[in-house]
Amino acid sequence: MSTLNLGILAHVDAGKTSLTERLLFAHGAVETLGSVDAGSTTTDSGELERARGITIRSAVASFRLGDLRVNLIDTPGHPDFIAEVERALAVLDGAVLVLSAVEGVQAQTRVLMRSLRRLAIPTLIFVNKIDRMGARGDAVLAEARAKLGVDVVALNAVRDPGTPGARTVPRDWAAAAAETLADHDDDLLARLVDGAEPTPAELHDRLREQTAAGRVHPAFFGSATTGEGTGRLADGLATLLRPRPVTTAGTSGLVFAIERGVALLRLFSGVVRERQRLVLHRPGPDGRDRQIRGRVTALEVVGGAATELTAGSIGRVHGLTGVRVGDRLGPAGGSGPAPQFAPPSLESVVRPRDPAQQVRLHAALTGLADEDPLIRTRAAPGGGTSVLLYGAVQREVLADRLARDFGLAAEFGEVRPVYFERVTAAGQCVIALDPRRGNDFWATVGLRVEPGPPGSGLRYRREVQPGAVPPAFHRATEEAVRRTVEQGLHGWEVIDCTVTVIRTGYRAPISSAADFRGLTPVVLLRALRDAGTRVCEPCQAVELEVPAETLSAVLGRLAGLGAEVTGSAERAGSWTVTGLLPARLLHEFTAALPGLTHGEGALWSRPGPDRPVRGSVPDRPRLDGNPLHYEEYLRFLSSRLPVPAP
Ligand SMILES: Nc1nc2c(ncn2[C@@H]2O[C@H](COP(=O)(O)OP(=O)(O)OP(=O)(O)O)[C@@H](O)[C@H]2O)c(=O)[nH]1
Ligand SMILES: [Mg+2]
Repeated sequence: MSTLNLGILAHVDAGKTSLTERLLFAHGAVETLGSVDAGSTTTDSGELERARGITIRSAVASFRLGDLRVNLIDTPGHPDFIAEVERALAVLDGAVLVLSAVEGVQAQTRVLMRSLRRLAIPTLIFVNKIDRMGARGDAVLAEARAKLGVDVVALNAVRDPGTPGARTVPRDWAAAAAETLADHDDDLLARLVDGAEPTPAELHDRLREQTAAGRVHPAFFGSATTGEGTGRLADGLATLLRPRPVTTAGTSGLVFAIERGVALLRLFSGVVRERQRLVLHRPGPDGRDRQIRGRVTALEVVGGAATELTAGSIGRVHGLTGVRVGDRLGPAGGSGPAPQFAPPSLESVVRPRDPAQQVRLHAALTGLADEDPLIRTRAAPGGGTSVLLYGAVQREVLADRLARDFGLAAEFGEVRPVYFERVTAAGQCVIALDPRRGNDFWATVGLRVEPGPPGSGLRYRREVQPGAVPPAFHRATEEAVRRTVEQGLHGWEVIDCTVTVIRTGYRAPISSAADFRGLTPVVLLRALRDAGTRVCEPCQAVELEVPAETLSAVLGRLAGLGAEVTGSAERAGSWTVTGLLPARLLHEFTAALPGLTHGEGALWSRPGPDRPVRGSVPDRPRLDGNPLHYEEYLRFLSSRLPVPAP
């Protein structure tokens, strides 16, 4: 049996979860039809999702369509959770983009269609909610053609839209489809010109080919609530979409979600079995490949009873300790489009309401961060835990998760932007062991720091003889370097630099690894002071499409937020604007855009180049006892001696 992994995507509230539930019910995968409003759907299984009636995490459910297994991936529509959609995109064979017959094409619809086309994912369109007051018929498809800039072939039609009795009826689609398809097919065009009409079966084949190539989008009207049109959609899934061909030899796959510690793995090629040992790959912070090894203790194939996961399927893989979303199976840099996670640009300090829960709260947050590369934590001054975030809704969701899953009442502090530091020039420092009385540390450490190109991470080198000091002292030095760069001269992480050990020494038998761990931060921060660092902030490269009459209001707001506009061009009554916006302001701007553009503006963003902070430079409180103030640092160390290994 072959498997089709199908994403259901749309703007918030379009009816993705309702449609998913309807398909599951119609094809016997669930016995009773769940409803979003009653909090009883299969895919909105989280308590918070059920309580709020919104989807927060992507979820997979499966049904049989003849000899095809369809894995539906229901995704969230709220822009705060776009990262969940992005993860799902990487594993799809095809997609259904849901429009609401009432609201039509929304800004988020455009963002999604654009991603689907960029990734060449064959996509059907489902125009939902035909039974709702205000629903339109073919006008919605005309809007889709105009606003999404795509070719659409309608395969059914709607009677009495906007009434509870709205029905879908067959449509003589062949004539209209022939014309649309001929736009992309010279052979077909020639036949039409010659009057040699192709048969409906032939046209259907062409439609399938062009759908697979992403050139046209078959569209269906319907209602997830009444079930109208969903049968025709299911036929479309079976006849117009195909599983992705297996292209690579060997075993390759991608972990695209973690559910309570269990990895959801989409296998692109090969086979995975129970008890098998797996090696997963993940790029480390230094860009080097990191391997995560584990043994499959249990395996559930989504939608199947087999205990063997074959190419094309999705499985719940148990036993992979430390696995994270985005981890790849198979050769490093293996198949499948690499997810483009924008780093979170906001930070909030979390504290337990009951101070006695501090350790538990930190452990809970660290556990969540271990599963999810989008959650990052560190200890904060005064016993809190600082969490990196995307936006305010994500913060609420996290607070709720802590309460529900861990029984922890947590308070989130103000949401603040995250900055980092870049080294501006080369600098160095050597602190040598005084052979007669020692310094405060029985160690000699000399370090040079140099700026590296953007994206190069931390590079650590040694320009000393390998045997100059025992390996344990080398390791202690390297570990201390990696820890020290987390707090630069202004307390922010220092990124993209090379640290070279230029001197090292010890005195036997007095010196210990703790001496190297203690001294290295002092030397490195002094070298950084010698070099100089600049506090920078992450930016998003944004692209906007706005109606011409709203352009000046949009540009005015961008200027007010300190964005740099890098280009603008007019096309068919709307303007495309590109620019660079500090990431901390993206949320504010995204929220303002509908008001500025009467709901017509669309925005795409991706991580862009960072830029130095303008105006006063923010400092972040230090947690390392401040090695830049030697006496203070010594007091800090003696208060917590011996210096613990990280
Ligand atoms: N009348 C009508 N209401 C619908 C239809 N489909 C969904 N709804 C309602 O629309 C609301 C949103 O439905 P959901 O299925 O949660 O939408 P969603 O796209 O999954 O929402 P998010 O996951 O939060 O983005 C619910 O109140 C549904 O009952 C439909 O075909 N007709
Ligand atoms: Mg939903």
